[in-house]
Amino acid sequence: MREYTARAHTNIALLKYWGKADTDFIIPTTTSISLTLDEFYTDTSVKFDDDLVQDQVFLNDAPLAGKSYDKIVRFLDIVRQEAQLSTHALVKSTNHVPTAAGLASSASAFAALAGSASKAAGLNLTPSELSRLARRGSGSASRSIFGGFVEWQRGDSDESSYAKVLQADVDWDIQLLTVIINDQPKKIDSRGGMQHTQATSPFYAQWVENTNAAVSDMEAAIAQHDFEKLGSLAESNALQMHATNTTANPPFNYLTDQSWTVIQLAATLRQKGIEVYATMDAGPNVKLISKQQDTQAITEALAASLPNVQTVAATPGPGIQIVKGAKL
Ligand code: 2P0
Repeated sequence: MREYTARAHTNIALLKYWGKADTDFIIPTTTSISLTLDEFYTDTSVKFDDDLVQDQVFLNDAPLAGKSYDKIVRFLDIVRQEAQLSTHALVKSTNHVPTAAGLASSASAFAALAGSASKAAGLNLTPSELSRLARRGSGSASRSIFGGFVEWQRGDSDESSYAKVLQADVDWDIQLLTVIINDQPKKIDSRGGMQHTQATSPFYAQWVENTNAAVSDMEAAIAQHDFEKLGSLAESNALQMHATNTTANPPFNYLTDQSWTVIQLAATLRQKGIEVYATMDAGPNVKLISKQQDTQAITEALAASLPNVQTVAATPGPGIQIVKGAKL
């Protein structure tokens, strides 16, 4: 059977996915909206091969084992079931994400795997079907099938929960400036973190209600290129997500003192007329939703309060690309 390679880019959510209505099928409690990023992506090639006695998975040229390997095998099993195949696969994946940036997410990984594995298995999926498949690997991967601004409609079933494009060509000035916070707190993975919060935070139901209620406003902000509305909705949504974690039982927190310094700095810069808003995911790094024209002013302000932090800029990026063979 033929080898196929796919390239999928990471995405950052402006309205977050943080909890599941169905853990087996990964149906979320909220509709989420994201921006796909150009600079960070995963390339994955897949070949189903009758000579293999088990799946072989290489990440950045090293063989993968343990839980990460098992997760990929479970995903390949879904592909095999849909394609009515019993053959094992050779999977080779390369992450083009600076490790320190903390942007290495399962989103680009499972989107690229969904694209290459489904093609290699002979499935010709529509973009919506591919998004549904990627979702089964990792929820946020459903959004990395598409470029630009993307909305993952939560739906209420496997058939109805998938992402769609809101705005593929982002021809206005918006970037995500990731501020790399070095004092990493104890790692709690997204899957475990969201599950614990959903089960124990008294604020969880309100978070779901508020996020779903914000969807139409965020759609309008994107359609109107309304930077201020987009940024303030995104920052509020991120802070609400993190508030569910700090009110879980027992509580946990992805954010450090340095994260809060950056969040506060964004507010101070806004008072000075620089449009910048913060969003944070399952880690201490803060992504500043900002304009390229303001990069210098922002990095100078950061350097003044946090002299040793680095920043990585990312601009809007494309949807998944799939090619026959290994070349992209
Ligand atoms: C998001 N995150 O919307 C949210 C915000 C992290 C914080 O999607 O359990 O790795 O594999 O479906 O996709 C990270 O969660 O979780 C995530 P699973 P995933 O981007």
